[in-house]
Amino acid sequence: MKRSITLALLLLLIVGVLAGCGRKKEATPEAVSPEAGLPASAMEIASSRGLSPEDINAALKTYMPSGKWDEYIMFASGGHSGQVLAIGLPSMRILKNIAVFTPEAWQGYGFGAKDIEEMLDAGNVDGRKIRMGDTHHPALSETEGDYDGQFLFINDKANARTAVIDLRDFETKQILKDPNIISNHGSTFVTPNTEYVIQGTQYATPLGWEYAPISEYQEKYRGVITLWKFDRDKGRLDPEQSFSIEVPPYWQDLCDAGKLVSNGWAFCNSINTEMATGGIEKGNPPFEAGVSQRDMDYLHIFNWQRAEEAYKAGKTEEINGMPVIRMDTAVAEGILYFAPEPKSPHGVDVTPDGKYIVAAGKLDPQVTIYSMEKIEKAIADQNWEPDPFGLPVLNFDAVNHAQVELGLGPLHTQFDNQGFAYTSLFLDSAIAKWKVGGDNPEDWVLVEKLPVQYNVGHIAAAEGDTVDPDGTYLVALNKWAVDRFAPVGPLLPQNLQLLDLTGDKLQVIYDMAMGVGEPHYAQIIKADKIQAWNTYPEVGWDPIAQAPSPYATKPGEEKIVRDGNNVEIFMTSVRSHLTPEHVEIKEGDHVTWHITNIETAHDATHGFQLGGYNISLSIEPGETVSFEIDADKSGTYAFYCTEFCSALHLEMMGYLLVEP
Ligand code: CUK
Ligand code: CUA
Repeated sequence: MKRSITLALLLLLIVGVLAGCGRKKEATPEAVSPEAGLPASAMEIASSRGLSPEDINAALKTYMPSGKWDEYIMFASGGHSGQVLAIGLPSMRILKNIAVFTPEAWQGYGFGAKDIEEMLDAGNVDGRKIRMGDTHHPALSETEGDYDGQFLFINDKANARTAVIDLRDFETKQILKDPNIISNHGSTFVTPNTEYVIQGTQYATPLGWEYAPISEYQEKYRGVITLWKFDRDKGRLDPEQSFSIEVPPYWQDLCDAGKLVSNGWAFCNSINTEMATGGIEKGNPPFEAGVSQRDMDYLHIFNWQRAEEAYKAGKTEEINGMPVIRMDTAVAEGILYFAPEPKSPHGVDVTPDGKYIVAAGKLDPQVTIYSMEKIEKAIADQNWEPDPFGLPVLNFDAVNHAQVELGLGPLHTQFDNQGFAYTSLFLDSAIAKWKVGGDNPEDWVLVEKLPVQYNVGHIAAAEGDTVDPDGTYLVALNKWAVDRFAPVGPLLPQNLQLLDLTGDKLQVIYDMAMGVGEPHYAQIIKADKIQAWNTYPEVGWDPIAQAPSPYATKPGEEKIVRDGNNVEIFMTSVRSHLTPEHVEIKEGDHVTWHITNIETAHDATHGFQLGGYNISLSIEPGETVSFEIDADKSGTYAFYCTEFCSALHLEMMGYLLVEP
């Protein structure tokens, strides 16, 4: 009795001290005033480090005093790391690496936690366990064309999958595999109220990636554009209300949804209208030459609202369980049109007012601007020629509004709140700033170019692809880093460069090495739009179901239940012990193990690792996690908490005793 009182006191002391120290407020030192000027010591530091006045400006614009929060959060794809990064702007501090398609031990993602394993398994392909991914385009959920801060979607190009992340806890909740395609790229892009998440094929295959010889490319190979229906209340994509549109094997590339005047429409590029099939080893033109022969490829212009009507009217064919609008139906229902676009296009971006669509051709020095009004007129006038599949190709001159010469290798475009657009120039390694004109094509002009290092791919401006861009910051996501950072061996980090958009001239104000994977796209949202939870709403919460877990365990109710060879463990974790501490089982037992973190304090996470069994969990305050193991060999194992949660964290452990 006495001993347990002492223990309880000790515990209180530790918890109390820890809780207290986090909240201590320090007096804020007085801010610098223009009259007082900079302290002499600042000038000394600047001169001893050889900083220019621009450097000092850049430093002052990006430095975040200890404890201050960033104004924006950027969600950047982690490329072939299969993850998404949350990065604070303007400090460029990494806030979180969100595991999506790949296991990640810190978050306990893909190392035993049962519902996470089940979610990852939903993305398996033909029964093969897929634990890699290539994330490209994060898309924040939108309301009326503006980010609402609730959800984030991301694609996996390598396996044609789409994932949903809930921004209440910044965790992945769902992974869906498209049953008809094996790679995607024009994804994810949302319609203005997140009715649908758009996903387009990249490399055509026969639907369902069945075998067909490459000689049958034109007859049998196809792409699809899938419209995954989003159920906002459930926070899930609903495959039961989703459908695809069949498209020719043109290698669809990026997409963007229309907004305001172009609401209801969406736009996707394509890069292989040549239908080149490669085979350099057989004396054929290699892919990169074959795919780049024509001067024009096709901008795909489709009406998702009409497609939805056709789907609801049953004008679909079920292919591998997915309702598909076939191409002839798409023609008959006025769902899909093409417009010629020069030359090996990559990015397509809709202006904030929804009136214009900007396409950038990698091999064309100019961006091509289409007007929604002209597209609708050309459709009404039936001003088109059919392509080899009978799909209408609108007359280029009828739909083209303007072209602006920017430089070499234009890829992606973003917008500000002053009527300017910014386009990345991959070959020039520069950002072009240009004026979004109006009715007069002469008003669309290049304003400024700023070099970046090096070979910039996507760019992301603050809320720069919404109806209401902020015009504050832009991040260049550069592909090559070469000489920008201290050497770390032959594999170099990516270089994300932060630009200030508010001055007379564009200025690079920060270089951020990102040693994770190649980020493609990113989106930047005002941080205060996101209402993230501090702890789970109830103790005993299942984060995948976003509901109380049936396996939640209250303190005092911890137990080990045996039913034949099946053993079920109900454990709790709290500073600084796991209960029970002795888990005594027998060789040959199948163990189902539930752990509830009964903490309610902000940041009181307990990790859990069971060495020798590949188990790694992260149990956030209030969370219940379950995992299963087969005790196939007798032995003595240690499990312990992996977060240094208290002064007696090292003592937060227990033994798994497997008796022969
Ligand atoms: S892509 Cu990578 S630079 Cu996948 Cu959007 Cu353009
Ligand atoms: Cu809990 Cu360390």
